Amino acid sequence: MPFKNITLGEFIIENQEQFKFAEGELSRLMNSITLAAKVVNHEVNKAGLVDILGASGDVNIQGETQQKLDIFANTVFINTLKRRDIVCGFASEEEDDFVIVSDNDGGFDHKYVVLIDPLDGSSNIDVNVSVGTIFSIYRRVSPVGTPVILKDFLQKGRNQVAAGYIVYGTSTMLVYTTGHGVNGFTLNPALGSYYLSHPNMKFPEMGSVYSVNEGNYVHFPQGVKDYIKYCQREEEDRPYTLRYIGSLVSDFHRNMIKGGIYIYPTSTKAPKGKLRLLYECNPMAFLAEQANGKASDGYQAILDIEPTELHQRVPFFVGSIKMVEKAEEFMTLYKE
Ligand code: P6P
Repeated sequence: MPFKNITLGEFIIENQEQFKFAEGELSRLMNSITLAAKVVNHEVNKAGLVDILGASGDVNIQGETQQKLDIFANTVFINTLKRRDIVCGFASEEEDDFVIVSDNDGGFDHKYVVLIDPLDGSSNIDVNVSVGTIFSIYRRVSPVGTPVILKDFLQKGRNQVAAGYIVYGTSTMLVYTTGHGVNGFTLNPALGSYYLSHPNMKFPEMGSVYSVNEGNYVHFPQGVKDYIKYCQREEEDRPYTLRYIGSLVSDFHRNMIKGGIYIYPTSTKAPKGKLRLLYECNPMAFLAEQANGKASDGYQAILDIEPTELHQRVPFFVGSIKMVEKAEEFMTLYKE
């Protein structure tokens, strides 16, 4: 039965009652995110044509060279969201500290905080590989009428009210959840509208793709090494196929559609892992659980981790539930 080819706006209105804090707030939030995504998409798509390409030379708090498009995307999302009278603060991979929306901008009276990785996988820009924006939305826990504080951002992933990503790939797609399943919308660049193209997305319980940077194999924990060897053995439904794009959003998106697991573990080079809990792992974990998948740090659910720092890193295992559970079995064998 072909689904109605409805726009994102129509979809939000039809499902407004699902967003606990109605008053049209979800619509305004999602509309500003999708507007910012259209602007970023336009720049990403022409990155090879203007001198915006290439590193800005600046380095962010992660010690990573900031690509000019990173900074551009960060500015576009923060400025677009600020103007919608709904966000009181931001945290971003590209901002050393959280950003308070000032009282002049009405920020103290707004109820939502937004955490973003404005352009994940940006090192791929120069080689024309897909990149993405990841966002996570919470209601503030500090009193309305006051400036937002760190505690508003250090909430468990379970408290998210919405999360999603935009993947700037062969087509531009928005995939998001408000806790009632996961839906994917494809941008029609000619019309500038997003259309419901992937309703009710679900991770297959099992898959045959594993996504991990095997170049770091010798630095991995033994449990991850054993799981990789398990994936490569000629038995039952194996060996699996290795697919690793180097862009979390793209690997996650493919694995959600086809089935698979993505792993970024700790290593001797990255003792806490590489991915950030607040604006990469938590939003992707919310999506994964809403799509009948699973997301853990190898032992416990990502969404149950009590955050302690804005840019803290965690090991990340996410994807088809049976694959994540198998990887956790290997990790638990060696748990001190
Ligand atoms: P590595 C991009 O920088 C990112 O955060 C993810 O999108 C991606 O999966 C990972 O890091 C790639 O890291 O160390 O394998 O190059």
